Amino acid sequence: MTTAAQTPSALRSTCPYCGVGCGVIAEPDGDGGVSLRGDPDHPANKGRLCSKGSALAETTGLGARLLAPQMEGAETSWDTALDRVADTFRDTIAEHGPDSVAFYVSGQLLTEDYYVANKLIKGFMGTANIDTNSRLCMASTVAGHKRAFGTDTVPGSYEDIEEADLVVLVGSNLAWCHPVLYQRLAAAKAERPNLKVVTIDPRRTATSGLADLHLGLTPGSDVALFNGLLEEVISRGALDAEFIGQHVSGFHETREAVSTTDLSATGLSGEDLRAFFNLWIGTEKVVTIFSQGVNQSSSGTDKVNAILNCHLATGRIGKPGMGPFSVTGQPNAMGGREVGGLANMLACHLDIENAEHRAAVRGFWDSPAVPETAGLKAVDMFDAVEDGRIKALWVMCSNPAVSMPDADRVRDAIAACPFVVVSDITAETDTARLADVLLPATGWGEKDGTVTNSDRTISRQRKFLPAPGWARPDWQIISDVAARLGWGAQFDYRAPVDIFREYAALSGIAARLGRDFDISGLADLSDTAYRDLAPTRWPVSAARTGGRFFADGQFFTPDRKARMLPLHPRGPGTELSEDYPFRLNTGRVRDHWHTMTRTALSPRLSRHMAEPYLEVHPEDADRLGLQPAGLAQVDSPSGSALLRVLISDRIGKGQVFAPMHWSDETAARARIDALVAPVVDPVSGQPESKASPVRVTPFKAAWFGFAATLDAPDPRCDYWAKGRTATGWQVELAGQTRPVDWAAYARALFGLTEAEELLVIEDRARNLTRLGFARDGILVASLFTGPEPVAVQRAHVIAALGEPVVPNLLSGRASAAQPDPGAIVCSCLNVGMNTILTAIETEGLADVNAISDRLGAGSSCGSCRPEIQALLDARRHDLAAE
Ligand SMILES: Nc1nc2c(c(=O)[nH]1)N[C@H]1C(S)=C(S)[C@@H](COP(=O)(O)OP(=O)(O)OC[C@H]3O[C@@H](n4cnc5c(=O)[nH]c(N)nc54)[C@H](O)[C@@H]3O)O[C@H]1N2
Ligand SMILES: Nc1nc2c(c(=O)[nH]1)N[C@H]1C(S)=C(S)[C@@H](COP(=O)(O)OP(=O)(O)OC[C@H]3O[C@@H](n4cnc5c(=O)[nH]c(N)nc54)[C@H](O)[C@@H]3O)O[C@H]1N2
Ligand code: SF4
Ligand SMILES: [Mo]
Repeated sequence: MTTAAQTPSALRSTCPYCGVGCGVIAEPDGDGGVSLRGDPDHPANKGRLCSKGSALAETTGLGARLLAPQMEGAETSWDTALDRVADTFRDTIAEHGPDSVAFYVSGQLLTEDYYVANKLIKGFMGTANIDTNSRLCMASTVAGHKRAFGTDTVPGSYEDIEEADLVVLVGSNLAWCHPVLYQRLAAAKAERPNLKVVTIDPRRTATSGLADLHLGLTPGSDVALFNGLLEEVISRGALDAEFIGQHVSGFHETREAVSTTDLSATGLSGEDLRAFFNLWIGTEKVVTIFSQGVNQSSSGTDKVNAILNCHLATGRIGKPGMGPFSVTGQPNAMGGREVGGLANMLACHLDIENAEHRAAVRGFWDSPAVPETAGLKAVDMFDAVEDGRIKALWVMCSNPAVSMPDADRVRDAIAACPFVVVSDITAETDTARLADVLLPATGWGEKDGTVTNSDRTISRQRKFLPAPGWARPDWQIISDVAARLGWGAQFDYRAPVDIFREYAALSGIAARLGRDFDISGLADLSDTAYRDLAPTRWPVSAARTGGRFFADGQFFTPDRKARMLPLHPRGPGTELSEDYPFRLNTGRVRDHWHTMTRTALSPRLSRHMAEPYLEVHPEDADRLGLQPAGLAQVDSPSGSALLRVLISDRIGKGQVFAPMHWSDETAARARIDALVAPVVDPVSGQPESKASPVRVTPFKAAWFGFAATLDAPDPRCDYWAKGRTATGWQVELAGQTRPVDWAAYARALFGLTEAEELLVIEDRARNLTRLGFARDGILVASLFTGPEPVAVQRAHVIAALGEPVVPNLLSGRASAAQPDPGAIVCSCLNVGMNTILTAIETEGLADVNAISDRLGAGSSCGSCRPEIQALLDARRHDLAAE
């Protein structure tokens, strides 16, 4: 076996999912497949990978790939497609002006792709109408950082989290969304139990299992909480007066504002508040990690600044083991901010509104003009698509018909837009289906470039698989269009390294203009040095490499001082009403990624959460008449969804939670953003994705079903959700009208004819119907239906497919010797909840390691360890109550 140190750099890359930015080592098998492991030499993960990273090999297949350009649904050549794109953008600009066109891009583009997209539209097409899904993700942090620091900088590094004595997680489900960082934190805490953890989230999550203190605050009340903390810092004399005096402005106004803050808005008990304040004030080394519970709010920017205020007032910033820490979502969310992908930025942290910055960029790009004003932010951009101001739209690497708030309106606006281009790796997305021109991009493993993770570390993504079909890298597609528009000279890139060098050189100019983002030390990188580039934290200049920012008290404002801001707490931007009395919170599950275009390809990842669901408090469920595992209809003024009910006291009363992942590709009616109100933060323009008013009612289904099939199913009923399995597909089904002829229904569902042999069991008394279809004695599909949610052992039914038909086939149960493993907890080793609970019960296993040793669960990627811990805690809780 080769050791990591001997692994050629060509086989090292970076995971394409979250902003932790883990290094992977990929070994292609020569047949299009690949085996993967964590890179022990990468500073972000030191060899670890989470469940999503470990399952990457299951997502590189070509089954769902878009392999050739398409126009109006038919395959065409690149020349025809690119001519059409260039001609239409040129004609639209000529006729309606530059602001009639727009790009909507993504924090999952590589830096080189992103830089070129930004350069083309801002430098050459003459409009700043480029915005990105980072508007839905990091915009409030960007705005908050800029208000406080004069620049968008994350001061510290991952090591600070391990060196801290207190880690506060605000609106972050780190265990599921940044699992390897969570594992680093959990390991540090295990080694040093004095390291305390506080979670601040209206829900209890997998992450709060690690916490010494969990604050289940009222949704949206974070500003009140951190104002309260600051007030306490001041009243207890815990300020760093010297730091404030020399390096901070705005203290007095801020002090005034916090003195009037009403802490009751947080809904927290005096005891919890005191415990939190004592910990925070009494611990020097505090890292405050924050994520979407902070950013995705109509007061998101204020939430960010309320946190920064506390760190500035105590001088706890930029030093080992302390500082505010915004964790980024996407693999290149940070890189996108650096290249200026947001509508109000220029490349290299330069500002579009600054004439000197504009002139510098224009000169460097040799471009005709750079717009003087910011372009439209995401929500405004799709409004402009809807009302016809934008007539040509190019969506790259994002699925806004699913992920934008008010998603039905956004979908309809895209559908009605005169010209829509979509660059994606698959045609099977809700947005791609609306495109006039569909361009096949190369995906992870097939393209080369760089990404920047949450702690400013730039890592290479490397190509280790051939480009499939006619797919091309995004930077090349964009440059080809630029050339057709007459700017070939300025977009004459041979390879990503050319773009990277240009970008690094521009950052040197930005640094001379006083900006923090400086990678000029990489501007002369040779082709080979770029090929072999090891993970590198910026800045990289003649003056310095890596390190922390702001310990020296030097900020990037005109007076070099940081700014504290007086902030006035306000609730969510929408009111609850009698019609819409619940707050809908939305977010992520452990094993799925966004709109599931990649993770849904993996049977392993589809096991953990197989359906879209609604988390509801038991008292609310009781009051509403919701049944466990029944269905709920959720309505908001803008849309509706049908979701499986998950009753849980981890969510507060009056609140419900649903995942953001399911789309029209994977479920009947579960695009959760159809319900999300398009209310935005007034400073950042970031939508409030976590607090929309909704109504919840039981959905009275006349029948429920569960089906497993070797071939892709075509479900038609009120409720369905499909997922990949090791043998094919599974589908959960339900409807208000019971089909009259089950055999006919099943044949249509499975795409089968009369040729297949049909096996039926009916229990008329209980209204149960079970059907199996066999071809040459081999089971190819089965359907279990009844008037209640179907209680068959899913794993058993799925495993029977592709096997010879056996006598008790339609019992839906394994024999007594093979007990039902229950809902899958460990997706790597396929260990279910029942198996773990039984082992806890019968073998007296008392900790996660013991369970791991005995059952394997949690011994591979470790992502399920928080859930195993939760099962242990629940058991302990039950014992205490007995
Ligand atoms: N498995 C998985 N991991 C991912 C992703 C994925 O799709 N799947 N996506 C990546 C991306 S792009 C991102 S941006 C990150 C997001 O990572 P996170 O921000 O950790 O994830 P979310 O689930 O969106 O939201 C975090 C928490 O905010 C809480 N919250 C809601 N309202 C409030 C509030 O008012 N105050 C506070 N304090 N908390 C609140 C929610 O209950 C939720 O638990 O994850 C990244 N990692
Ligand atoms: N309700 C609610 N809505 C949310 C959120 C929430 O918490 N709640 N979170 C928001 C956040 S933080 C985010 S980041 C967004 C994410 O939302 P989206 O950006 O819409 O999510 P993805 O599914 O990741 O879309 C990426 C698309 O790019 C394609 N793709 C993958 N690789 C490549 C490539 O190399 N090139 C090209 N051209 N295409 C590629 C994929 O197939 C996929 O279609 O969702 C936001 N929406
Ligand atoms: S934590 Fe998981 S999803 Fe995130 S980069 Fe690492 S392996 Fe990928
Ligand atoms: Mo995100």
